[in-house]
Amino acid sequence: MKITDAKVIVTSPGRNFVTLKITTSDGVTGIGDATLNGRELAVASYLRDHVCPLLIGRDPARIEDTWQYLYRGAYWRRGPVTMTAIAAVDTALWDIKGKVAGLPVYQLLGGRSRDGVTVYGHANGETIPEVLDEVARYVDLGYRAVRVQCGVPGLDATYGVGKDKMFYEPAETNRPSEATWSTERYLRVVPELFAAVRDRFGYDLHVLHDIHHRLTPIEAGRLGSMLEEYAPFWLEDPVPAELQEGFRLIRQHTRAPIAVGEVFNSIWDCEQLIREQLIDYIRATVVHAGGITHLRRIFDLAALHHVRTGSHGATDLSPVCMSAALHLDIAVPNFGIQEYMRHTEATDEVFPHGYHYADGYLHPSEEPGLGVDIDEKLAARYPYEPAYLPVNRLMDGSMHHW
Ligand code: EZ4
Ligand code: CO
Repeated sequence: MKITDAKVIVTSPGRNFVTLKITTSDGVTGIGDATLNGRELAVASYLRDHVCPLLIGRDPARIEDTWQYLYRGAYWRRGPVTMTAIAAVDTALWDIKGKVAGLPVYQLLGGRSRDGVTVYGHANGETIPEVLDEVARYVDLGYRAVRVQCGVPGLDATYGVGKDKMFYEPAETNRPSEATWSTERYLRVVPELFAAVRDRFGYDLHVLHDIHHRLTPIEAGRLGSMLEEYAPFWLEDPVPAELQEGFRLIRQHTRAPIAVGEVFNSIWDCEQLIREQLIDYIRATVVHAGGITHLRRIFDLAALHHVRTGSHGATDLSPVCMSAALHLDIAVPNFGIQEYMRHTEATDEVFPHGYHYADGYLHPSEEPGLGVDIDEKLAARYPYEPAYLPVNRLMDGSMHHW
């Protein structure tokens, strides 16, 4: 069997998604997510112009070899564009392997380690009472874990607090919007938010919070120590993570569990964080960290160092990525939690999928392969729309250092 076609499909059913579809000489198809929020067409070009021509004629069964060929063969290693492109190829080849074997991909990864994948959703609100109402909606739906974010008094907009509920979408069309930031005001409101959530919902619910890289290590240590009494499940992205040793300082000052990695694209972004046990959860994803093959490698390294998984799962990761993530989540020994934000109806129609939510858990599809498809005719009805993530500035107008 050989690869006979590889094509890139760009569609925007409410937001942009890039998908790679590979076809074999036996007529088997596989798909992989290649969406890089705000930089979508760079990955589309990387695939179309540089990778698809190399795939034609290759054996689709050689997943590991194809990964190494694209990673080492490019000469220019790593980076979000390259690794998202490689991820798309890798994911599509796992989909094909599953279909050829007649097995869901998780069976090829060693089979189930658990009955379901624990997920968390985002409870957002401008005010604390609004957030509490959103948490109640998730609790009513059976969720065991919720991420809480509220507006910071005195700031016009706070990243992570969307206008929509249940369908959170940070990207905006045209030019990026610009928001302002005050660490002092933020550090005052978050402990109040946690206190209110624990007061109303008790301590059985897992409560998470995303800092979106906006603090310094010592500020993060202070926030963590203030939140310890409310037993946070994790504090996510406390600081920008280019300087991995910076996390030592956070560890010295708080016992709040730390999660990081949604912007990571390779094992080298978290090698020190994991090896020195500076984090508790690794949030790298299939689509941005080199596909199932490379993410499995990261998860295995994490397992050796008491680090559990907590993959990114916002709405800019397509149902193709979510399907792949669930096959890994259900199989790996050190799974922690999976982020899950519901896609819009239009997105679900373009990407019909077999995974489903029930009682706080997601369940991967039992179909052979990943159990997700793309309706190309429908996809063609939603042309690409330029969109950007917002930019953040401090009160004096300088760019925030995140
Ligand atoms: O900022 O998905 O944990 N989730 C997040 C997301 C990310 C976006 C970036 O594309 O932080 O909202
Ligand atoms: Co995040």
